[in-house]
Amino acid sequence: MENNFDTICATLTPQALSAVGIIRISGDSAFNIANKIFSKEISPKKINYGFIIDEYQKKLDEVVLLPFVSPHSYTGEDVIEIQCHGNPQIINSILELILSKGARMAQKGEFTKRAFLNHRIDLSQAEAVLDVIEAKSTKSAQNALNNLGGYLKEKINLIKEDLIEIYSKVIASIDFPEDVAEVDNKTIVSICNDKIHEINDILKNAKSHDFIRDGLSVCLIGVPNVGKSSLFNSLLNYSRAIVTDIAGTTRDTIKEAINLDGYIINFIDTAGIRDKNNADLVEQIGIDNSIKSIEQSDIVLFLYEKNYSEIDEKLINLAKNKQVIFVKTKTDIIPKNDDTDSIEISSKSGFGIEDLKNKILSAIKNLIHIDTDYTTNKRQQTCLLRAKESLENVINTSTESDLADLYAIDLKAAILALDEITGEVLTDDILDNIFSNFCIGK
Ligand SMILES: Nc1nc2c(ncn2[C@@H]2O[C@H](COP(=O)(O)OP(=O)(O)OP(=O)(O)O)[C@@H](O)[C@H]2O)c(=O)[nH]1
Ligand SMILES: [Mg+2]
Repeated sequence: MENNFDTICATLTPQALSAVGIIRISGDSAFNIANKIFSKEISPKKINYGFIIDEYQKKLDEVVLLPFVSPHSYTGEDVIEIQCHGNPQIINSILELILSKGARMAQKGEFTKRAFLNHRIDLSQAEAVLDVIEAKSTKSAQNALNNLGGYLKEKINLIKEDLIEIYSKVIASIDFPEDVAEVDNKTIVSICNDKIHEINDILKNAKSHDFIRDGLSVCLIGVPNVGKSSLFNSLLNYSRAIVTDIAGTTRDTIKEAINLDGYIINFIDTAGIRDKNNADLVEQIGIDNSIKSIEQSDIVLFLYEKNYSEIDEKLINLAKNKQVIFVKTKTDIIPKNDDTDSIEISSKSGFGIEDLKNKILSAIKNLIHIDTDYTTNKRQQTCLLRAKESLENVINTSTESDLADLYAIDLKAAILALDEITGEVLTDDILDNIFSNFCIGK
């Protein structure tokens, strides 16, 4: 391998009783160390069965040992994976033995970091490993899997290729003005515009990617006692919030997430909003927080008992850029109006709850527009925005040929920003920051 790292080890499975526990050793000494602790000579191309034995020939466990010879392994290095019994005591004693033979404990994300540093995967794929592990919904996992397959990397590389070509020509014309003709300004502008367009296409989906990864917020708003907490509990399917007939029961906002049809929905139960003069200090703060929840949510459920006029116009106005759903509550005791714009429900009987969930799903589908197979995270989105800004600078300055030096710098800045997505140019700080979010063993 091009990089020469020390040999690391860690458990890949959680520290809990389970049928199987897996330990990975990666690095130049992986085979050497494994041979010292295994009951037989390891066959590199076979699944090996045997025992882990310590220096006193004591058997620590009966194991299956999987050898992966560099570069055909997760990290690209020589790797040994030991499948032992999933008992934390056994796993720890095997790990200690491995450490005593010269390996060291892997840090968070270090196996994946090595896969990246050994050019097995690019950075967008490395980040996708974390996204796959942490995906809270099937949709999120699917997109992350596509990134792992290199979809985002390919897209970025395509944008970069054209920019590198034009950049090389600009630099050649600056360095060898006698031999190389100046690049036509129209060509530069047209290529930059095309690339800005392609970046916009990726960014257009960014908000939707965030929704899929982190979920959407749906808050329940209405006057005290309208039935917000009861509905909140019905939607969650368990008694999370306190429900009483005392107006002003809910003080603090309560957040709880559910997975609905593959989407993560963060429901927010709020304090009933009424004239603050009738509320004590704690409730007043609660009311302020309820109003903030409207601003922070993607979908707002406005609850009322008898008719819309119970909902303050100012609140509806606050939600004018959101997806809004009107919900008429307590239909088991209050006659239905058959308001076509509302969903009529009863948290007591369960009437209308499924309809409401479907309405929420349609609202989500109105918010999520994805026409890409890959996903972007915040870091990647920031890089794309920087690349776009640099290309806009190129367009602004490329009209003046004597500013060639200047737009060449901006062209390079755009390329470097794109490089950061795939990981060609990265400082140790950025790398450490990315991989420190991983768990040990990944
Ligand atoms: N019959 C009937 N009663 C309901 C229904 N939903 C809520 N209630 C009752 O209405 C009262 C208030 O319900 P909550 O869910 O606490 O109302 P809230 O909007 O959260 O009230 P605050 O937290 O004070 O703002 C309780 O006595 C509930 O049992 C319903 O669908 N049918
Ligand atoms: Mg409540």
